[in-house]
Amino acid sequence: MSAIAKMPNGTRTLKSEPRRNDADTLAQEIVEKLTYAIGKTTDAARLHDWEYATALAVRDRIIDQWLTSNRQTRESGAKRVCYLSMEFLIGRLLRDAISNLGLTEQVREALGRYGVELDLVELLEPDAALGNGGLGRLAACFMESMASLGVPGFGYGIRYEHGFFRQEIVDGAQVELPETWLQHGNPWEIERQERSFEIGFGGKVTTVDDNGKPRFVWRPAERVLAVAYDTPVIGWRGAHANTLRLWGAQALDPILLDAFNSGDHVGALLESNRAEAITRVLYPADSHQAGQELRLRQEYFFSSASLQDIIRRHLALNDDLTNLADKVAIQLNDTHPAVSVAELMRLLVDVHGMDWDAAWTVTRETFSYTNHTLLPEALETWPVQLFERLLPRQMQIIYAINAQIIQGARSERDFSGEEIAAISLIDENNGRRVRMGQLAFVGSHTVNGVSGLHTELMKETVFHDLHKLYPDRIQNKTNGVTPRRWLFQSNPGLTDLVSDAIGEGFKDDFNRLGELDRFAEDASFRERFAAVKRVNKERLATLVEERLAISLDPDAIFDIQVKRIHEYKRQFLNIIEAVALYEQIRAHPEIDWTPRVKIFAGKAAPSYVQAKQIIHLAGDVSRVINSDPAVRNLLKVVFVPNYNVSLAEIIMPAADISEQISTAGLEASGTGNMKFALNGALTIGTLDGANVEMLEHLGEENIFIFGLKADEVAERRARGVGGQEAVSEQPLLRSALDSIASGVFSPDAPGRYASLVDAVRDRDWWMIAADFRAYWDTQRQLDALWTDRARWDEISVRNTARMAWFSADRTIGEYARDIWRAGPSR
Ligand code: 26W
Repeated sequence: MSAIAKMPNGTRTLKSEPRRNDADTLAQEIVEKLTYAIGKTTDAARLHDWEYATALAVRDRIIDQWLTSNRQTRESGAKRVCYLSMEFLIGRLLRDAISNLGLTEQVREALGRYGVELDLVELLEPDAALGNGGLGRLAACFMESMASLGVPGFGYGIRYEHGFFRQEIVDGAQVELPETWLQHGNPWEIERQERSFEIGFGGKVTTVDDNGKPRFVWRPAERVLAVAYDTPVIGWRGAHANTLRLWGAQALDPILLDAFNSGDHVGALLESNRAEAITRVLYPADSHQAGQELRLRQEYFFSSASLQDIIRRHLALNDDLTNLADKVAIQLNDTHPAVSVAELMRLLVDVHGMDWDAAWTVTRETFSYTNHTLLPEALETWPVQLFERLLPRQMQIIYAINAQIIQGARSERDFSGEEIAAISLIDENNGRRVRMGQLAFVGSHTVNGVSGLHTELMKETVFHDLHKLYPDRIQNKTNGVTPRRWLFQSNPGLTDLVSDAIGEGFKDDFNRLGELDRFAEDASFRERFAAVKRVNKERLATLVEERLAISLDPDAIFDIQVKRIHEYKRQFLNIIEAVALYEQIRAHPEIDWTPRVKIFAGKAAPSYVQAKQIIHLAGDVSRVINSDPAVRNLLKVVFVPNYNVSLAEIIMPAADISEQISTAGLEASGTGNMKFALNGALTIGTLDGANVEMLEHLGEENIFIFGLKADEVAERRARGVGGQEAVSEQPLLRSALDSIASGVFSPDAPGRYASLVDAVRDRDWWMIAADFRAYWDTQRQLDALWTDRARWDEISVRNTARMAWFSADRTIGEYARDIWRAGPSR
């Protein structure tokens, strides 16, 4: 037998035979890793060692498929999708990998032979938390979905040494602690020192004569190295694997020996520290301007490295760069990689000698851009001065692009001065700033929003004038979530139940989940469905008991709001409603109140004062309500610290009610809303983001919509309607606000929440007073519904059945068809 054997699908691997997937083989391979990669015997191995060894053994199987997929993509010449994202909020990978490979039972049995429990092993893996929230998690879902659909995809991002901070609550307040996911090594990544690129900063631009034509030469004052770390991403049933390539920064000279030898031991390492700082930590800002220089360095660093890598590969397989757009589609995940537009122009024109117009065509045909937020404070702009100092050549290029666009708008479209100012890449009103949204827009062939409403609002607001100039450029691509992680893996009980009812086919063709709909009328099915939910609620209750010593009754409604803490997401509205309910329970012991548990989790940006106050308030309210005997356990409030992907995997399947209550017009899409509903939670929500499409797919009797609509919000804001009238007209709201403001929940600091409450009474910018009444009424409607369990469960089943459209596979299919013009390579 040859040492190199051919796999059934044609791959040559070093294994002498095709891999076997039985528990014996897996046990043997895991122990081999334990022995030779970790250097431990089965007796000496700690659980951590088993986790690492299991990951390595599983990884070998992924690598087999990875090599095959890469070869197929190369040989077929299929178009590749490069997804540039500053964030990938992946979470744990072991369970995902084992499940997608279909090896869950075999691995469980293999470890079981050594008395090791797979479930415990999985818990030891740290979350890869290289993202803040929705945008980063969407990127992770998209990577999994591209792999599952066989779309040749490449994720490009940053290998942050420290991911999203760990949240602890100390004396009621959020405290941010460093996160150290790489502390025990990362079995999934493969470092590629040979795959590294120089990234420049600062310096000067000169022109040289190039056969009679001027050519710009950028001489950066500072250079760092971007080194690739690859993680294979395996799709469903292990049929295809893609690459997530994350860049780490290194100094060109690891140590300045001259300095070291002359005794300056600290100075000898300065350069390397400065370089490595670029990828040291994820900015914890979400929808909040993070305008520091290091952030711009991070953005340029990963954009340039990714583009250099894309060009290198293209030139290895093609004669020149003119056909780049036929071979790669580059998706800009928000504006964070928008500097790529200028950088690709620089690489094409200055480095590869393409003429400007040809380069501009290639650039626009290659890029597309997704916008994820309309919040003005989250739209990235950079001071021209800073940009010029850090990226002088890219700044020149931005000016040149701007001149070209403005000239076109003037001459061909007769744009007014005001309209020109609106489309300009330079904002002249705020001390001259580069607008990254505008840059991404003009440099892309397609720009998309992430839900129907959001896309329409993009056309009317931020990109009003650019949309007028390029009316065919904006498209909608409503977000989706991967059903593998958010149903199959996180809710195996429900997955098995669905399989029993409609067969296994939905796992490969998720649209078939719709066949579950008729089981909503089947009483015995509904009971089994409710029993699964009940087990999931017990699991969450156990977690809360262990972590917070608060006991929850799994028979109460679990009413859950988990997401980043932000004023527009209106956790405050939810807390005010809890306070109002608390006061009503105390005032009316004669009423048959429906028992309810309100669960919150989420992180606040470290500098976001109001968001931190909301966390503090949730804790304060929780303490008072939970310990008040007059409440008789009819209401509990819980804030679970350190929300992350792994916690979400336990929380989503355990919800009865999903809170999606943003001020209408402000949540671009939401994706938690989809995960909850897929797992059978009933949504209480505003007509915002993808809630609108959920309403269409679920039917209005299966979702609980309340409150002002986006145009009504805009109109009230324009009229300057404040909260005074609404507060005075609503005794429940008024009393709840008075209690919060007067220190009922914060006797140690009675004035703590004065400003939070005053903002509602005065400006009511987030429409809390305006929407309170409708919110309260809808909550009571849900209370009443809970007493008719057959009806509740029927709606719950229909939610699961009708959420198939919100699979990321549908979303990725649309991107591939309408934007990337790319398909499976197989
Ligand atoms: C200041 C830097 C910054 C600005 C904006 C960092 C991060 C952002 C993101 C765009 C915020 C974000 O995550 N947006 C969310 O994207 C999700 C995926 O499309 C949507 O579902 C959410 O509605 C949207 O808030």
